[in-house]
Parts: sequence; C-alpha cells; structure tokens
Amino acid sequence: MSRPAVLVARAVFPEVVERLATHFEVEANPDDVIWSRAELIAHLQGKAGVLTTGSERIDADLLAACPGLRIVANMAVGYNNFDVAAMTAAGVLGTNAPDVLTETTADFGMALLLATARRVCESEHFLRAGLWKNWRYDLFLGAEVHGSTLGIIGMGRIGQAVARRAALGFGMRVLYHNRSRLAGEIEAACGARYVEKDELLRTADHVMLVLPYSAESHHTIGAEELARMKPTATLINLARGGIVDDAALARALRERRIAAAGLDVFEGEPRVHPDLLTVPNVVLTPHIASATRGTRLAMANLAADNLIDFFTTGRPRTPVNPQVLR
Ligand code: 8YV
Repeated sequence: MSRPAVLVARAVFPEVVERLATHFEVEANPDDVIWSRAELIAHLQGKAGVLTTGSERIDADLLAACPGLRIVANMAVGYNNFDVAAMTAAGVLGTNAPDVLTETTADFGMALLLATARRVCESEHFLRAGLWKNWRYDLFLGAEVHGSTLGIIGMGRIGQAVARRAALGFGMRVLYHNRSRLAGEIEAACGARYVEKDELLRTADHVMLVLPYSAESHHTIGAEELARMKPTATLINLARGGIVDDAALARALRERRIAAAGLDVFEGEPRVHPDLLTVPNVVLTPHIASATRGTRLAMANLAADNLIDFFTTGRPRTPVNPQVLR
C-alpha cells in the first residue's frame, strides 16, 4: 500500500523529520525557505498532511486548491492561522500543540516581566555603550515585582502557570480576567482572583496578556485601555501580535503614559513597528517564549504524533475540530 505524502512546511528538528519519514513520504523544507502562499499551495499538491508552525494561513481558498489535504498539524498551541470553520466544512482536521509548552512559556513570562520591571535590557545597553561612570542611588530605578499586583488577561493553561509563579514565588497579588470565570478550586490553586477588565487595568502594577488571538481579541489593548493603566505600570505581551495596538503602545511608552512594556509578539511579525524600536522603555524579543530545545522538540514531536496517529489509528491527540473525525 502506498504511504501518505506529508509536507513539513518549515524547518524542524531533523530527528522529527526522520521519524515522520518512517511513516510517510515526506517532503521537508530543510532550508527554512519562507514560501509565498502560491509556493505553499504548490508544495501541498498531492499531500494528505502538513506540519505547520503557525504562520501559514489555512483557509477556504487554500483548501479548495489542495483537495487531497486531510490534516494540518500546527507546531504551536495557538491556531489563529486556521480558519476552523472552513477546515471543518472541508472535512480537514486541524491539530495544535498544547500543554508541552505551558511551563516553559510561563517561565518566559516571568523573565519578560522581571526584565521589563527591573530595566535589565536598558541598563545593559547603557553599560555596553560605556556610559557607566559611577554607582548612583537613582541609576535605573525600576518597579517592584515582589508584593506588587499582577493582572493576567487570558487565564488558560499558560495564564494559570504564570499566576502560580507570581503568587507562590513572588508573593504577588494576582488578578485575572478571562472570557469565563475559573472554578473556585482552580482559582485557589493559582492564587488568583477574577475581576472585570476595567478594574484589572486600573489596579494592576503589571498587566500580562496570555489570551488567544481572534477577531474578538484584536486590539484588546489600545489607546483607551493604555490610558486606564497606572502611569507606573508595565505591560507584557506573551500571547499574539494584534492583541495590542503596537502604534498606540509605542506612543504611550514614548509619552510615559505607562512605565514600560515587554513584548515577545508583534503585529505583522517578524516586522516590528518602527516606533517600538526607538523607545527605550520596552524589552523586545523575537517570539521565543517556548524556545528551549526540550520544549520545541516536544512541540514538534506532538505535531508529528498527531499526523502519525491520524493516519494509523484515526485518533490524533490534540484535535481542534474533532467533529471532523466522526
Ligand atoms: C510557537 C507559540 O513557537 O505555540 C504557540 O502558539 O506562539 C509559540 O510557542 C510559535 O507559534 C511557532 O510555532
């Protein structure tokens, strides 16, 4: 029997490609060429499955152009690159990569919070530029992290893992806002209290965004929300570009309407709003919150498991539209 053909749309760990090759006819993109949409569609011809990394838009047009496609396995927990309704209508399964990245991503949330509040990058640039002449009592005074109030918007797995670190490790008061309120025992386990978004914005010393991107969450933080935050507050975006209006944020940072921001994701990344590149009070990282070898390997292996299970047992591990399987 002929083996299904699978595309690996971006470079991933060679051992994962080798694993896939024991089950499938694999075409991989080892040089990590960023294909145009037309090129992606061309490479998808004759493929029954594809491993994606989250930046490939899978919608009705692409599905119509790739009639043999049956499964798209994202190596990411976020799947805002999927038009889930179009995929379901076309009978194409989508899978994501949850859980395996939760703790690593939450670690990075704390790293970004600490670096932002305590001005780690700004002070390092100052030192490297040879500007450090003397110890001074007011050199790079930052914001307190321990004992302060953290407001988390989006309280899924990663939000909860951040809350545990903040409450238990740093003695922070943790407020959260989410589409739905968590069960009491989950709130207690992560030491967090539900509040309305407005209260969170007005009272938090640090606001962290950990919610999925969708049409509803587009520009959850814009000029109006930034105006409600304390002038001493910091904003951390660990979620997706597009959740923050980056132009409005750059203005608020420049005018010191909030103290600082830490951003791992950007609207239209890898392009970064030019105004963000020129304000000093922002920490910028290139979408690396899940980037440890162990975690990225686990994410790639979970995407591979989903492809293998789909074609062998018909029971992929983490489907996002399981109704396609029935
Ligand atoms: C990924 C992420 O590294 O999982 C997600 O949703 O944002 C990151 O962990 C990125 O999407 C590329 O796969």
